[in-house]
Amino acid sequence: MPPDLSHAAARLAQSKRLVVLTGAGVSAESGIPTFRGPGGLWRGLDPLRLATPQAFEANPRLVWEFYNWRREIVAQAAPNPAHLAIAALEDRVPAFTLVTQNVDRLHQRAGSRDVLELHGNLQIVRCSLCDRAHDPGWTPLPALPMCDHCGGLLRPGVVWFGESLPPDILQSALNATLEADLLLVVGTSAAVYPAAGLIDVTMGAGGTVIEVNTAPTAATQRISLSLLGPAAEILPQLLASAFPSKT
Ligand code: BV8
Ligand code: ZN
Repeated sequence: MPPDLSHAAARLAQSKRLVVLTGAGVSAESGIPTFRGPGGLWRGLDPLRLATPQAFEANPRLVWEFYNWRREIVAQAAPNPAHLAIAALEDRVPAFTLVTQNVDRLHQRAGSRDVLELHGNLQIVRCSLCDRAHDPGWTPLPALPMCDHCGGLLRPGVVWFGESLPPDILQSALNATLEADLLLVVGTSAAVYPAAGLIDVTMGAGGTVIEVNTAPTAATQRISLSLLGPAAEILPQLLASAFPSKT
């Protein structure tokens, strides 16, 4: 096993308070496109420009087409070995917190129980008028879905750029990363805040940060160790090496 991987596994085996922070890269091997990766555009449009209240205001039909397309991909996707390894970690360390930027709920489908969804999720939709939440599961929605309570236009239940994260969820993530002796950062470009700032919270409190990514990220320079490779390969190796008896 490469020295970096065995060093990371040794750190993982000793961890008493582990936080895992994931981004779109952990779902890449489930066939879900990342935001900034190759082919990251959707019909030539930049997803980052579609994931805003302004885009929804200007062209709700286009934004719903984008989100319905993503809901359809997620509905057909399955958790990959990275999601499964992360779910297994939950029962191997005394204190475990999973914080995700992802909106596909694949962590939950992989068996992760306590997931802090910083940016909401694609399953739940909310009324832009009365704010009522609706859970249509993963069924395709009409081009412009309406609230059956007040007739208002529904919006995806995600946090758009320029919108605040759910304060209670962000606070829980901040508390967990402050206490963590190890933060495992998996499949994120570490470009979006305040999520990426969680890395500095653990660093600032003296914790160790290890990232797993197929490429260097905005955080690589400032963290303890970077493991280059696909999450669906590296995470199961880390789990097996750190907890051989229980795997
Ligand atoms: C906010 C939901 C307060 C929608 C998303 C400083 C402080 C506060 C705010 C800001 C700040 N600086 C800038 C801001 C504004 C902004 C921001 O961060 N902009 C960035 C672009 C600079 N932040 C916000 O607006 C946030 N709100 O702060 O509120 C406020 C209020 C009013 C005014 C101002 C501020 C809200 C951010 C949430 C936005 N919503 N998602 C949707 O999904 O449609 S974020 C979106 O990007 C997704 O959630 C995604 O997860 C997230 C981050 O991207 P990544 O997950 O990292 O994915 P990415 O494609 O970038 O990278 C994939 C990585 O995987 C790559 O590194 C790749 O190498 C790797 N990879 C690929 N394959 C694999 C792999 N790794 C391992 N294995 C593989 N197989
Ligand atoms: Zn309503």
